[in-house]
Amino acid sequence: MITLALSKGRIFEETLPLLAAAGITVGEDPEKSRKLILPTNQPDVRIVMVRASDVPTYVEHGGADLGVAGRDVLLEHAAGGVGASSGLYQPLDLKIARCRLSVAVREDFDYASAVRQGSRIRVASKYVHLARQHFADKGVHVDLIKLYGSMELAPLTGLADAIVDLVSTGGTLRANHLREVEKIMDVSSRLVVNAAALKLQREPIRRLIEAFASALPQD
Ligand code: PRT
Ligand code: MG
Repeated sequence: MITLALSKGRIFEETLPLLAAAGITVGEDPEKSRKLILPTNQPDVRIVMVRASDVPTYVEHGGADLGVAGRDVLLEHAAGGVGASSGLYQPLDLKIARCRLSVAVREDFDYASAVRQGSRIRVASKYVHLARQHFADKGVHVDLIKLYGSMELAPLTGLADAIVDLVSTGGTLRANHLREVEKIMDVSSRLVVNAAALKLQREPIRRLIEAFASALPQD
């Protein structure tokens, strides 16, 4: 049995065509079903539905053999460092769920002068480790505030001066009168594989990786 960890929403939806290329179809829609384990048309392949940020943990500890997770989630998980992803093999950039990790502030906040003057900036984020690294590299002093969602609200309520969050179309920032001031990194989702599973089930896992690779757009 091969177990693949996915999260609901864009990662599940954008992984479906790659699974189809490997001859795998999923019988149920996780948005409609309450099931956490979804069977596939292949009796030896199943999908487990987990939180996006839990995918690396499941794969690292063998709760799943493979998974699909954003670069944001993988780097934050590694930087958080319980075991630091030693058992996680990342054979493929799937180039799905693309976005960027950026710094954003209120439209009326003068970020450039705050940085120039060496002021302490209050930064709210779900990605506190990546945010800390980014500002340390720039030599900017920050107070970090950990949030689990709706980062956009933090500058609007005075909780923070800036946020570090994912941006795709920029529509959410615009709708909340926020402005993107720095891109930290480009983000896409990767296939992650449990290193021990790769040794024990080498052939079926290799076939899956190859089918995924051949289904990726060439560029
Ligand atoms: O909800 P939960 O905490 O379980 O997980 P999650 O919200 O992180 O899951 P999900 O499915 O939203 O995101 C999974 C992965 O998709 C992320 O880890 C990213 O790698 C990737 N991804 C790609 C995105 C986006 N694009 C994206 N736009 N994840 C989130 N967003 C959010 C962003 O946080 C912001 O609130 O969408 C909003 C911005 O979008 P635009 O288009 O308005 O700019
Ligand atoms: Mg979400």
